[in-house]
Amino acid sequence: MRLDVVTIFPEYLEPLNVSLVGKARARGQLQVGVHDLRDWTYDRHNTVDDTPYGGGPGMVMKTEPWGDALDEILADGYEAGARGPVLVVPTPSGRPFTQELAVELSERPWLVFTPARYEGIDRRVIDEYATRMPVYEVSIGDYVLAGGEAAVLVVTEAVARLLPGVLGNAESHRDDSFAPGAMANLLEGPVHTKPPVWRGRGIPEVLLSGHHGKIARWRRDEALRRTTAHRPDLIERTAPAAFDKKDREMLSILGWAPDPEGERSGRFWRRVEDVEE
Ligand code: 6GU
Repeated sequence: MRLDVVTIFPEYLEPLNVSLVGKARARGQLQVGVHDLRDWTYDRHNTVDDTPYGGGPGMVMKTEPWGDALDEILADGYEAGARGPVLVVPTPSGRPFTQELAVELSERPWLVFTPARYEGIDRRVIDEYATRMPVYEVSIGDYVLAGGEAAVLVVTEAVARLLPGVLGNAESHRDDSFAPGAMANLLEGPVHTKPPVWRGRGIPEVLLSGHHGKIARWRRDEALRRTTAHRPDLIERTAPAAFDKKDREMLSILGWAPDPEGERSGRFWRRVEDVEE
């Protein structure tokens, strides 16, 4: 896979030299180009922004540096279609970045990222490149960052670990929390390693039992416990058929009941005290 990032803060992308992504680069599984947007400015102050049409606060990133930068980067190796580049535009007004989208992007050979500062990039730049290639405007969550660079690091890491051979163990992402096609989307439960006692704290007995069936059941119960506590929205929208009998027993213990209106409303489960209100 090839990644290009165009930014006014190339040093912000230094973490791409480290850890999983850095190793994938060193092994040649990933080619990364980080480009300084100001290399495509031609005035004395290397201006990349200007005041917004229509007024309002902040500044907008200008069309010309982005257009010249992207034309030059895309010209090097451009192909149309499935082998061609996709543009990834980090923005708080984008679609949510999910594991499903990470999988989709990991299947493309070439990603070009355009992290912006200020109030964002002049819309015409995105509209222009959308006529030539798929464009994904993505947000990494419901909060506002000062710029898209941190989002590029997030997306890059989520995508790189899915590339064949990068993570080492092909089994490893099958049961990731949020893996598409999982029986139910649950958060993963707790994990433990040696020593067997630390500051008086032991290991749950079942994990020492060697009983694989009981261990799998315990992990599933812990996943249900964690998901109900931290992401009740994931439980609510899971059809009862995605849970087995033991799951439903555990959900009942945790205070959750099937919602009789579920099929119609898309909210399949409720906290029991919500039912009784
Ligand atoms: Cl991708 N960019 C910025 N600036 N803020 C964000 C974001 C992206 N995702 C969530 N907040």
